[in-house]
Amino acid sequence: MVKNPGIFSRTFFEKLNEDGIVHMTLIDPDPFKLDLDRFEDAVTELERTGTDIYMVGGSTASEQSFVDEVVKIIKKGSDKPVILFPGSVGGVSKYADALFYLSPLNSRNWYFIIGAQVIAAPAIKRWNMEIVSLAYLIFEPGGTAGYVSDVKPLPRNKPEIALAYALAADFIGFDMIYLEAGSGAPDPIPTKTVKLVSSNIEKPVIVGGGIRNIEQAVEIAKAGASAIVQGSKIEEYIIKGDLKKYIDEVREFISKLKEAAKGVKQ
Ligand code: 1GP
Repeated sequence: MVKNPGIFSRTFFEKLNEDGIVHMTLIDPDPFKLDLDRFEDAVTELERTGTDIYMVGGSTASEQSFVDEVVKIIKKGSDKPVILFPGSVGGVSKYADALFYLSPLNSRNWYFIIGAQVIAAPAIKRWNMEIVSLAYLIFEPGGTAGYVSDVKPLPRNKPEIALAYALAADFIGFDMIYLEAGSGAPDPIPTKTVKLVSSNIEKPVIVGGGIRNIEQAVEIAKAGASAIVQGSKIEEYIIKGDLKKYIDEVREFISKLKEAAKGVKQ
């Protein structure tokens, strides 16, 4: 059960019920990639895409003061929930609405599975924020998240192994399951895997990594995902793209996705 349910859970389940799918935009608070002045302008524009929730996090983002700045900029330009998606203890910020209290369950390293979470717990308790426990399952080839958190990536062609992990996470009591193909992955999580996991788990299944086009997103929604996450595509536009052109493109993407998901889940 989500601890201190708040704006994140309300929005997530409201959008899931209304639209059949939640769209989340991931912002990587990496000072070497993200220019804060440019980002400040971008947030106002991003609002027009119709994304539901902002996630802030990344495997190499460890500078807490920078994470604070990124969260504050989003909060200033948007009423939408901001949930942290930390790759390390430096990835948390008291200015966010909520925190994915995540554990990469297929890591080989105790520190990433529970060590960092223990170190961060007292501060998080003091902040009294909304906590959503997240079983974070990383697939081949693993990407930066897999490399940094010392993961043995789940095989892409063995959905039954992913299901076993997801069931274990469900039995332990995680609030949500995240199927991660890795940021910028050549291909998203196979729909067969999304379908097998979603049909056996009642909790929300979030899918991210390598989702670039509407066909992929619709297939993932049809396979039963509760939410999809897009990061790189959005980042690319914030950093160097033509934001105006991009906003129209993403708005169309999200509205097509929601239309397709509504059709399936009604
Ligand atoms: C990464 O799943 C997210 O954690 C988003 O992936 O950057 O490929 O959209 P992309």
